[in-house]
Amino acid sequence: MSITLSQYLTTAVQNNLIDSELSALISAVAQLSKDINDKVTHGALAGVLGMAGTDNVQGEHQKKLDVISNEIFVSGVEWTGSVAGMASEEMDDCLVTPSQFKRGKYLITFDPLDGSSNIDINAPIGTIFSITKAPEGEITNESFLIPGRQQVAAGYVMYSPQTILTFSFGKGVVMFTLNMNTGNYILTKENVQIPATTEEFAINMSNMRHWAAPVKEYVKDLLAGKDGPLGKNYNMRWVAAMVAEVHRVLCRGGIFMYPWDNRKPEQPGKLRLMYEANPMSFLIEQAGGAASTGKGAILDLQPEKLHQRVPVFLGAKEEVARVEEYHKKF
Ligand code: FBP
Ligand code: AFP
Repeated sequence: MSITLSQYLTTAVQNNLIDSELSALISAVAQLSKDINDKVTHGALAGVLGMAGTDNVQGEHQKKLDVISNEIFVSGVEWTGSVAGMASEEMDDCLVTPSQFKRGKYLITFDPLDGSSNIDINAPIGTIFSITKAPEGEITNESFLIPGRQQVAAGYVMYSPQTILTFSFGKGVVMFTLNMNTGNYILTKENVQIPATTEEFAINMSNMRHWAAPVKEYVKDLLAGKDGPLGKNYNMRWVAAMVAEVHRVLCRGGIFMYPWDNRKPEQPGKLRLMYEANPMSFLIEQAGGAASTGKGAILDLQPEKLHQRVPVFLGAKEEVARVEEYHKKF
């Protein structure tokens, strides 16, 4: 018998695994993802493709779907009574829950539409979210600077041939597939586990000349195949949407990397700690994998600012450990 998301969450509340506020919040994210999914699947028919004509706080040009998805996300969670505030990759500052709604006990951070460059080419994109407990008192940008280890839940929705909601509230990773006919998310995978070893990596190879020595050396050895120092023939994949890369790693293993590079030497990496690296690292660790900056666990970082970026190496435990070894050696 198929298990719907509502049944799954209600059972988790009954078993005291989560409280009803967290259940309501995850449920609201699932609900709003159906609205984003509707825009994504209609594309040009819904007039949502192309540029918005605005920039976000990081100076990146926003696509129409970035802006629309952000609005859908905010209005989809602010009323729930579960959140005290929210922060988004697409908003300069955090948003305190408006006074007409009940203040909840959680904070939510999100990337409403990840993989923006895939939007206009009908390739996989997603929504990523991270939930932490809200501190007492007034909510400001600083309230969100909580290490990833303290997340109470995190997940993503991937819009692709299938629309899949993946999340964890700290008791393993589960995946739900959206039945487009009934509008229900149905449990399709439980206890997701990443094999500790792998023969598949993902990195944007066009940046090789810009990487630091440890990453250059490591990827050189990956490419050397069976006759090289690692003694294995590695396959490569690059979808250009972190949601899709992490989904692949969760489904069939592998390592995904977005390292520092010298195109923007002042930035430690491309991916954002609060909206991308932390929630994905939480899922990866929950599935038995590892997530590192190359020098230590991402989840142990003390965030310094809302839109902070980090280098990311995540996936198969032994392969991530190997990356850390290269960082020590070179
Ligand atoms: P956006 O937030 O602009 O979508 O950037 C994040 C991202 O799309 C990741 O999802 C993905 O892993 C990476 O950038 C792709 O980068 P590149 O353009 O180097 O392929
Ligand atoms: P299939 O017919 O087995 O799907 O292979 C075709 C194809 O998937 C093609 O669509 C891709 O461009 C190419 O293979 C990918 O090849 P690699 O596995 O070498 O990346």
